[in-house]
Amino acid sequence: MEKRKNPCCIAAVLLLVVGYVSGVLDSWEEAGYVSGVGDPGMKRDGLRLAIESWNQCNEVGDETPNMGSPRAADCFDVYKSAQLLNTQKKCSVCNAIPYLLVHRVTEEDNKLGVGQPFLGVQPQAGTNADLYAAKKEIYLGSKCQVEDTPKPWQFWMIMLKSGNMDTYAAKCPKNGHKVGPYGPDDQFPCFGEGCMNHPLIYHNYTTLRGSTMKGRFYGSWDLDADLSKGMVGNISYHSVTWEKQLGEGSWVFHHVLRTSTKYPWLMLYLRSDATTGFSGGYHYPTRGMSKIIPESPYFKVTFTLNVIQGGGPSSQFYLMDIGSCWKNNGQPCDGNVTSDVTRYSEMIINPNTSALCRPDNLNVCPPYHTFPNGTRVHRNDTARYPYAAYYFYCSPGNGQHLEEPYHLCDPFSNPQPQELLQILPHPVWGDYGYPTKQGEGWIGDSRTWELDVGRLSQSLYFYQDPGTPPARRLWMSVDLGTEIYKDADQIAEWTVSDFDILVPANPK
Ligand SMILES: *[C@@H]1O[C@H](CO)[C@@H](O)[C@H](O)[C@H]1NC(C)=O
Ligand SMILES: *[C@@H]1O[C@H](CO)[C@@H](O)[C@H](O)[C@H]1NC(C)=O
Ligand SMILES: *[C@@H]1O[C@H](CO)[C@@H](O)[C@H](O)[C@H]1NC(C)=O
Ligand SMILES: *[C@@H]1O[C@H](CO)[C@@H](O)[C@H](O)[C@H]1NC(C)=O
Ligand SMILES: *[C@@H]1O[C@H](CO)[C@@H](O)[C@H](O)[C@H]1NC(C)=O
Ligand SMILES: CC(=O)N[C@H]1CO[C@H](CO)[C@@H](O)[C@@H]1O
Repeated sequence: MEKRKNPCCIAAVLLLVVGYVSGVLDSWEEAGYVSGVGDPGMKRDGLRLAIESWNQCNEVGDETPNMGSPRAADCFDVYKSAQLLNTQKKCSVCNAIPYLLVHRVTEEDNKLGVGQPFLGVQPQAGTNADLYAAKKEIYLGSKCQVEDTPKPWQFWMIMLKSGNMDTYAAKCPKNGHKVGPYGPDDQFPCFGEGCMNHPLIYHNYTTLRGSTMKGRFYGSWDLDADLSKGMVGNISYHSVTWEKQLGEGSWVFHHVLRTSTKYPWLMLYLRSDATTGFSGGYHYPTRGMSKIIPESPYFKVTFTLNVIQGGGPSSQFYLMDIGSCWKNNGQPCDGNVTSDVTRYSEMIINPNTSALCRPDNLNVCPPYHTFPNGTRVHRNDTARYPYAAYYFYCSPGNGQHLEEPYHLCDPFSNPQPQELLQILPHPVWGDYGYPTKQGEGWIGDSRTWELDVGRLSQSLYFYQDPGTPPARRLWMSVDLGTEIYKDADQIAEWTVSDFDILVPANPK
């Protein structure tokens, strides 16, 4: 090792110290940043991708016949044929097919269902389809894992969810507490017994043709649907196709989601989840892409989004959806579903969405808004509070000191209580690089965004018990996609590429 100190680095350290002391260095980017995801900008030829399906309360419940546990993956490495055949000599096969994709996850792996062993090892899940799916995700992760610093990582995650709930089946706990059958409850769609089923998920493994790599997951929640002709008739439908040129550019993920009369409330997201621990909304250890968990206020998210079809007036298209978990006393979550609270924040960019938060509807407005300069305005200050910036806010069902008036979040749609803050394009978010006007980033306005999600999420209101130390805001899930909220026969279609999360190179 060279002993002489490098003058550039001393200068950098000095700048940092001076910055912190004087407060001059208000941008962590000046100190440098790195990618927090395993596949920065989605540029890696050897793709790592998985898919999962959740029911209303983020569980499996029952597996769909012949589909296995609703977790599957498409992970491969690209090899030069000459390398693979271990030859330097002229090789006609190598000239004809210079590159080969070698898949790591087999069809047998993807079809595994409750009760079946992983590589001969029986998981400790018994006949519980919920626990089995969590174990299967970890098993698929072990096959897809890429060694890296500071941590190995596994895959991007496609997430499917149906909002159907059979209240008579009593499958979902209420704010984390088990409850018995009840109903009817017209908040939740359900066509009858079995309405909480998982979709058919078909898979076209990624193949290489010429220099184009392409693969697909697709299917329908309608188990009798004939998908041989694609999305025909009024069936529910999901499809994600991924495509990339070898050695060039980004993967482009093309998404389609269609609701139906039987399945009017559906969600499709592309997620960067934690590689260990719990991800947002999930109380089992997960596998994912975020090898460094972004923490407010120091991170940014960049991506290209092209919305092709909106999904109708009730499509809550999330330009950015972030998920975390902390207890009301500010402590991190530990898997105790009665005291853990999932926290979500999302910006809805569908221009056909107007704020539910209004001066005459304060219960769905967060108690205060914080401007970028730190000024706080209470929601009863009608002259200064930016009502139109907030679509909807709901309070955690286990909050003991909620400010009146309040609206409790849906107690069923997560295994634990949740808190949800949904924002809309508005000038108050412009400072963070977010849309300031409705219509920005929507159909016909494809953009590459660089969002200061870290600083924005630091400014947002989230509930905590009075006098408790502020929670660290660590975002285990960062996603993009849509939630079509109870509206049948709607189609949303969009592409995502170039996704990255930028975090400080020298975390404090
Ligand atoms: C994709 O997968 C489906 C279901 O396994 C299969 O029927 C279809 O032929 C595949 N398509 C292509 C282009 O390989
Ligand atoms: C879970 O949290 C609740 C509420 O704080 C507490 O009463 C309970 O003892 C906790 N359960 C466990 C297993 O720690
Ligand atoms: C902070 O920003 C708000 C909104 O732009 C403005 O009304 C207020 O005057 C500012 N406060 C200070 C102290 O600069
Ligand atoms: C507005 O709310 C704050 C905080 O709860 C309270 O101190 C203040 O009296 C309220 N003002 C009005 C006009 O209601
Ligand atoms: C089928 O879906 C279309 C929209 O895609 C809608 O106009 C039509 O009413 C639907 N038909 C039925 C029978 O639901
Ligand atoms: C808030 C808003 O723009 N709502 C509109 C959504 O679209 C429907 C159908 O075009 C209109 O009727 C609503 O006014």
